[in-house]
Amino acid sequence: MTGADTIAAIATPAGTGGVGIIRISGPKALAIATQLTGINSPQPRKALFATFKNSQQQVIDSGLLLFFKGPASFTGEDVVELQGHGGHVVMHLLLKTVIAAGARMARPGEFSERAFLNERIDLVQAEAIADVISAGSEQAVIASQRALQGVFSKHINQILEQLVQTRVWVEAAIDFPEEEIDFLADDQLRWQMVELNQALKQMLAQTQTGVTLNQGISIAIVGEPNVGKSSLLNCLTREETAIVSDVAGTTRDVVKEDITMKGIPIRLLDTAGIHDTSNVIEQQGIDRALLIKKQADVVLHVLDGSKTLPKSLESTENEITVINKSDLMKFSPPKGAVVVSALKQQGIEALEQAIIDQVIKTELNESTFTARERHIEQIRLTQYHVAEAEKQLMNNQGELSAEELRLAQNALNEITGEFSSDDLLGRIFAGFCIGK
Ligand SMILES: Nc1nc2c(ncn2[C@@H]2O[C@H](COP(=O)(O)OP(=O)(O)OP(=O)(O)O)[C@@H](O)[C@H]2O)c(=O)[nH]1
Ligand SMILES: [Mg+2]
Repeated sequence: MTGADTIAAIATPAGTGGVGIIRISGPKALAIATQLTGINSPQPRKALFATFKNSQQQVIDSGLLLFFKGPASFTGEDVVELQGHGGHVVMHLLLKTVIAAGARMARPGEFSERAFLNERIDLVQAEAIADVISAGSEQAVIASQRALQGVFSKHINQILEQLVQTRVWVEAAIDFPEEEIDFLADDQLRWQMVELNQALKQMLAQTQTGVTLNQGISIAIVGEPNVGKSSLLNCLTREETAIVSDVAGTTRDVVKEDITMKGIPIRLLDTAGIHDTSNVIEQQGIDRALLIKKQADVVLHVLDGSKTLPKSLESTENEITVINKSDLMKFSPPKGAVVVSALKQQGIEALEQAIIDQVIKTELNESTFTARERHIEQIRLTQYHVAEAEKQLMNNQGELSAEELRLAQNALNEITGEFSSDDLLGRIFAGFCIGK
């Protein structure tokens, strides 16, 4: 990137810590470092002890100077890291000195944005950096590292390759109009389409898993009073978080607990028992419960096994019927229901598995990567254009089909940023932290 200015930011979190790091990137990075430390031509990638001085030549801190010569740096530009003491005031003083020496404050994510613009990383990898930082479970860290190392991008590029081949095939056919073309009779093309669809379908499932792992899911525990919702929450969190009592209407506020279940970050929400009540406060709790039920990714609908089964058991797609108090079971459970005893801690493993099966459609394995909603949208858009391309082939409309394949290619390219708008980049990098 030519003509770029030099940016700087405190890369370590706000607050106090043993070490604080200022990052500087851009054409003036080295000159600024020299001005502050008096070190003239630091050897790249070598930690040097330095004192940092302000313009009045007062020592404001001392620590390490690290120089990365562009393009072999994170951003692709000259990068300097000043590692000083991690105090709030001293870090800001150091940053102020760096700014006075010719840098400007970096926007959130601007270092990563420059790395992307200088083609050090693609967009998926840039997003993965933010995902590593915000990962909510150990598995999410590992999976986002895979995305950062390019596992997801490689996948996308393989499908792109298939798309391009198909497009070339169709375009070559329409370039010979004198030959009577029958696309339907073209076996090779038909196979290419089948394979393309399969690959996209598989990638969509893997991406959905990646999004779940990245963002985590919310689970609402709902049901009538006294069925054992709070007892179940305590079972799943393995802590005495919520108050349990035999008084119906114990829980009023929504009780939130964050846990990980088989590597998936999960927010559990225990709610007030839903029933008709004239108690104003309880009614407020019930209203909240109904709202939470609507918003949650998964709903555990808890029933009391010691009572009779309700006549109608309507459930939505994201709902799991849980029959509690199996130790006092009065009826044979309906098909698909998970039977547990929160009191005796029985059936909890099976319930966890049922939850995981509900949210994870693909196996968590060595090729699982983290992803975002944005990626899912682009894959769906790609699938749409491929389906349209297929339709046009059926009508023997080669040119229209080729155009749809071109649109499919653009849609897929937007994931890695090969084809992207400033608007999209702005939205992505604004979600980053400062100094990254
Ligand atoms: N026998 C038996 N009792 C249970 C079981 N689970 C919960 N209970 C009892 O059922 C009663 C109600 O439990 P809670 O967990 O408070 O029920 P809740 O659904 O949260 O109730 P509200 O907050 O009032 O809506 C308590 O006395 C629990 O000890 C179970 O598996 N077996
Ligand atoms: Mg309760």
